[in-house]
Amino acid sequence: MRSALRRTGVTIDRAHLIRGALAGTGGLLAAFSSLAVAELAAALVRPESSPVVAVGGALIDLTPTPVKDWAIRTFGTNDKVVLQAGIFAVLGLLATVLGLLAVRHRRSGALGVLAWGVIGAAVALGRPDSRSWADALPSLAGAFAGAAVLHALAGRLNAGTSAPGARGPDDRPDGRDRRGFLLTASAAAAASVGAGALGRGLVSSRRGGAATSRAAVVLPTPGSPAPVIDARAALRIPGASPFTTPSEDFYRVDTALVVPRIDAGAWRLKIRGKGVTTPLTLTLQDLLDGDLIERDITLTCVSNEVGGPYVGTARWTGVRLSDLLGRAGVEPPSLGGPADQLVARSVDGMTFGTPVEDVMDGRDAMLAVGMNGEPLPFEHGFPVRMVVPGLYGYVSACKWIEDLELTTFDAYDPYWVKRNWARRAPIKTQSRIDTPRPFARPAAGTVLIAGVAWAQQRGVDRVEVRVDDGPWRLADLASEHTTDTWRQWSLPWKATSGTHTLTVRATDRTGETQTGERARTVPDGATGWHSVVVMVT
Ligand SMILES: Nc1nc2c(c(=O)[nH]1)N[C@H]1C(S)=C(S)[C@@H](COP(=O)(O)O)O[C@H]1N2
Ligand SMILES: [Mo]
Repeated sequence: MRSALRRTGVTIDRAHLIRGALAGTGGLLAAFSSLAVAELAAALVRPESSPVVAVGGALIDLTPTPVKDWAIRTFGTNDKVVLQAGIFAVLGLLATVLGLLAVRHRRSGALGVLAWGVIGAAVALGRPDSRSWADALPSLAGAFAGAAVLHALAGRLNAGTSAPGARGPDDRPDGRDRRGFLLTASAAAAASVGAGALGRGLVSSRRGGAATSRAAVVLPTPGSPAPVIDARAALRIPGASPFTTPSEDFYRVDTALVVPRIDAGAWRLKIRGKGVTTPLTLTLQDLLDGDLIERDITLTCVSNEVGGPYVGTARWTGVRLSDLLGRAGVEPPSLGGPADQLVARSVDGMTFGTPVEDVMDGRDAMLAVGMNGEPLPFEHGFPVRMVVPGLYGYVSACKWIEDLELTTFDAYDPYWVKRNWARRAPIKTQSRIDTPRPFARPAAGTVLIAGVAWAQQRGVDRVEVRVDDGPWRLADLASEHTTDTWRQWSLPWKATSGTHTLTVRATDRTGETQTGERARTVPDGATGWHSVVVMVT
């Protein structure tokens, strides 16, 4: 008797476990179906309307600045992969819970899925790049599919228990219809994989269209080519940054979960707003047919920590912004123009505010169509982006640009300014030790310390290096290409064994030496001297 009881107990526990496991699996499968159908619908509507992309984008926007700063610092360009993994983990957990709920209250499980779909739809409609009600469809279609799958699967697990009076002698306590569950589950899984694959296929064929349009772009020889880079301005020092950063190695900082792939043929740029007498709508061909300039310019991100990687130099080809604004009838504020802020908008809804005075003061501010001799890579803004020497990227370097509006700083705050960053942000003078690396163990003897320093628009005049608390010593500077590019520097050091701290600082041509006072990146760029600790053996 006792053993029979125990056996019954064990059976029931096992049955509960199995049912629970199946219910959880059902929840996960419902979530998978819902995502797959949503992806297919998003492929038809607009890839960015996918709930994963919309929710991910919303989370990025909602993330407090310090956390965002930390994520960029910690995960770098992988920050988005980490975010997506997080979204899937939360979704998986939620789906499991809904699956378990569904076996008890069949309807609540399905309603739960629908509720999530409604939230997804609301988020998709609220995205800054959303332009149509259709953006709600992928989330809703996915939710219906997920709810249907969950409802059907829960039914298989409940058959009998949910039907009054159906409990008979061969009712199995471990969930009724395991065979039916497996059949339904397999069918749902197969259909979802099919829908997902179809969605992917559609998106990639669209992306293929954008890639074809990029491959067809021919960059004309610029009327105003970049000065030849003197060999003395582009040294090759092992372990130190090359003068020109290859596009593949160029840092990438943006909020785009999916890199926009714009079909160049369909791309248009509007120039409009305060003081514009002739509003313009430009095609890529209009830009390519214009007076092209080519310039080497060092780009810098305001989120770059002292010694950080978010800085690089590329050769940009484009049309002078002052030419285009002039054609539109814009006057800079110094000549009485009514607009002091140029607001750029990208296809992904990002906004930037640049001083009109800066882009019209004679510097090489441009709408770039080329990077290092090729059409812009998709990651770096194809087909057109803004580049303004001397200003941090978040106030100037709009990628995937589609709109330029002349307005005032009083009238409008762009994306990052709404998030505690400064309205105006010229790049601060900085220097970085590239080699030796932190905690390197070079052998005693001559060690070459080398790196880069930048002070766009002003130019780097001097770089000094200090070992421990010793005197500042002048480093050898590569020659200056232009004031808008960084300068490489190096200093041979007679390293003695032991632990040493190497510190660098630069002085720009205005005579100002970068401050050793440490400041965070928020609100307008980090300050402080870069130090590297090495163990000489
Ligand atoms: N559309 C869009 N453009 C953008 C951003 C963005 O988030 N979205 N980030 C800006 C920032 S903060 C910087 S520093 C530069 C970086 O350009 P890169 O990724 O080509 O190096 O792009 C700018 N352009
Ligand atoms: Mo940036």
